[in-house]
Amino acid sequence: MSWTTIKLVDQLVKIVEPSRVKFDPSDLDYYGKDWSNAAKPDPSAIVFPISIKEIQGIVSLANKLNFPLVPSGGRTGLSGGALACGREVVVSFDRMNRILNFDEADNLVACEPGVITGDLKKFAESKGLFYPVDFASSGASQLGGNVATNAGGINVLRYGMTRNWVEGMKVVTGAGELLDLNRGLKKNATGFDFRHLFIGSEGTLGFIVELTLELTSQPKDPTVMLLGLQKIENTVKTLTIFKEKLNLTAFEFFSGTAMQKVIEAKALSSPFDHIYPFYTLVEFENDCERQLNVASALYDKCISSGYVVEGVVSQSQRQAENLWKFREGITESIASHNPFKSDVSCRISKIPTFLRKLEKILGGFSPHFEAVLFGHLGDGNIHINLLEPIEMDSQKFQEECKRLSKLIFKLVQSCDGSISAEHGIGLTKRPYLNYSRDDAELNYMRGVKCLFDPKNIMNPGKLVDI
Ligand code: 2HG
Ligand code: ZN
Repeated sequence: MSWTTIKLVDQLVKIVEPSRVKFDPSDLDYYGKDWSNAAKPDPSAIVFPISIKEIQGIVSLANKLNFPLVPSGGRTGLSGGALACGREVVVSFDRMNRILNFDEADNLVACEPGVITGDLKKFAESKGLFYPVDFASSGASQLGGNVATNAGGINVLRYGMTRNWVEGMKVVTGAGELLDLNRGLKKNATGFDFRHLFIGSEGTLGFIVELTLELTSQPKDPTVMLLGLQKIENTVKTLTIFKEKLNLTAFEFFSGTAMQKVIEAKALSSPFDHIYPFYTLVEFENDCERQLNVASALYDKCISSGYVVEGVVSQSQRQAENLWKFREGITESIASHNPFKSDVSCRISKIPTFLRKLEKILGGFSPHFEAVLFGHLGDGNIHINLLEPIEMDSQKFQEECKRLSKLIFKLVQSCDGSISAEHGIGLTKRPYLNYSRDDAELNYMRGVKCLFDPKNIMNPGKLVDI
């Protein structure tokens, strides 16, 4: 341990019990990184506060001694937002994971930020209700991190992003003040709603220390159709047909390469006799006989128009879950290929142009890169994963991908889209933020950061600095 770390730890243990300050190399490595693996972790210590008071103490110390802090939840982020690679103190919410209170009249639940998303979903179920934000990492991600990144996922089409479900939050700003924002009110016309500044702020303004989230009623009999398609442009045509007459809960798409990788990695059998170039997965609430008839008429229309070649529909909850496995297993199934990830969005109306031009860029740029395309098409959100060829040197691959991402970001910009649909800016996309935000906006962002975190101690180097 260096001399400065010893001094720092001496001070930290005056705020939290010594057993809740860690600095073993294995802890520093484990808590210093997220799923992006974008840089080598190098934090100076990890602290595990158990109360708002302790968090205020840590922030006040950081301001006094001028050391940086990194808020840490489930660290499932893919943009390096929770990476600590510059001697920061990581503030882990693992020990602040209690559900505090359920208000039945308002369907509101107050939670500490370290509650795992899946645990809140189970809690909602136990009350006969539903917390609709869902994604593959919900078994590990924490609510504080979800709010800090405005997490999206597979149900956004019907329920919106995490933002829609935050009715109140307590935050400790970078300056050390405790703010109690919106207090679970549905209506509150008293001026600036700071809650929304903290949602998606990626830990750069302060710590989210308590949340009040809304629950809703459970969906009835979610039914899934998996469709095989020949051409990428038919994915959007299929979406248009289904969206017009059905209230969809999800509309996902993925490429044949994605399907192939999932089948191999998870030892699943293909739902059809052969692999199609593209698939769409349609989910809707099958709450009455009529819905199924409508869905089947829409399916027939897609077949007769030639947009879809064949499809299957789930007959039970179990079958629906099995069909989702092909989509939800993609990230895990390609992880060993060290993929370079991009997560972009644009309006649905611009998606056909976007996809056509993207195919050209990918094909023309480097035909030896295997590209896995998938995403939440119903939200205009495309995930592009480029797999590292075995024969290529890793560093060269990363450099090539960076060149390629600039072309993709230019395309996104020309389509008025976003360079980060749902994974955030973090560390990895920071150099490219200007493709989606202009100079005037970036200046206002810096101004906001300056107001809440004047000494730039909160997650420096991520999203925006002053
Ligand atoms: C998903 O939609 C996640 O499955 C992960 O957002 C996307 O791995 C990715 O690129
Ligand atoms: Zn996604």
